[in-house]
Amino acid sequence: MVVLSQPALDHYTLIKTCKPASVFTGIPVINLGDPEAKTLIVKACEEYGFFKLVNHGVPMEFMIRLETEALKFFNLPQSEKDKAGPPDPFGYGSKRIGPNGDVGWIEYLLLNTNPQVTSLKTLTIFRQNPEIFRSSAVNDYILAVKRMAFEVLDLMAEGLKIEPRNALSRLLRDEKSDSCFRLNYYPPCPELQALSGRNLIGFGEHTDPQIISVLRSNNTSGLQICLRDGTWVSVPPDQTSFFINVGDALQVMTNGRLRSVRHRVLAESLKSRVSMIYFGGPPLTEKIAPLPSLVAKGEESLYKEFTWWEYKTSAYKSRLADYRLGLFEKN
Ligand code: GA4
Repeated sequence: MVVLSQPALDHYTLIKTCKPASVFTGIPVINLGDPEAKTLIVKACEEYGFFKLVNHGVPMEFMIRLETEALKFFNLPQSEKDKAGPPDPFGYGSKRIGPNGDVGWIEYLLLNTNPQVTSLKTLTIFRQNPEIFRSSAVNDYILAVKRMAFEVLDLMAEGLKIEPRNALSRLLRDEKSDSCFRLNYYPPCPELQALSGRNLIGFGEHTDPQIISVLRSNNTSGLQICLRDGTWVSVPPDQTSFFINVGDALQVMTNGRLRSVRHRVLAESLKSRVSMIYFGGPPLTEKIAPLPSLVAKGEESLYKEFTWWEYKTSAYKSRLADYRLGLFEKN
């Protein structure tokens, strides 16, 4: 990985670049209607912490409508978009990710999905950008994706033989669930590609802190995941499907049986990438600890006890690429 310094690429400096990785064709594909789905979901999450979901029941129309509205927003003049920022952490952001100096070739809108804790910032964004939010595009999409995420977690619980079946999904169904939603826009970077043959990092490597994340993107590539042996591979885009990531909290709740996936996004040279991600998290006061049925006899929890609030607070003190669970491991 190098940091560019050529004068011709001034507006790219400080944002890291990366050589493209090989395209991975082995991503597990789960059909939500498959009677074997519960077993296959667990297998995929043990091996990759990641899978592609098809036959998911979310209408394509919802995805296209939100993508169109998102593009309308990101194509507004900079001064208009800035009215919805800076992110605190909610709101519009450009290039800066999080509060600790991480940067990427990206613009985004980060929103809270829980009406109970909707921040003043989110309300202001809703008021100032009526087009995208007055339309039901965001709400319809989030509602449908949440429903699907609950079903995925119920199947996962069944596959892991956790009882009751809603032991995982109840945390996201809870009205105090601390979940959020992100619209990402990765502008193209043509000069850079031409000059260096490399791509800019849009969103640097990290794991998601929550339970699960549900991602949908347009047909532009860029997403990469890190396999267990440390190899980075490109995920072929599929605008009709969802990609599900295991988050750190789920890794803890399964005592490390399911692993949160390290991933990153590279900007493309000619096409913009638009992604929409629902991050399903528990209520702030929830204790995050391995579920007793997943700690085998004679085994111990690998993690110290903590609440989601403690984990989140610690995450916001970290840099994007940090191994955040390290502080909570027993040694
Ligand atoms: C990564 C997953 C989600 O996008 C996010 C990110 C959050 C942010 O952009 O505000 C964080 C990042 C994410 C993890 C570490 C901290 C917090 C930026 C950052 C450096 C919204 C989240 O929940 O954690």
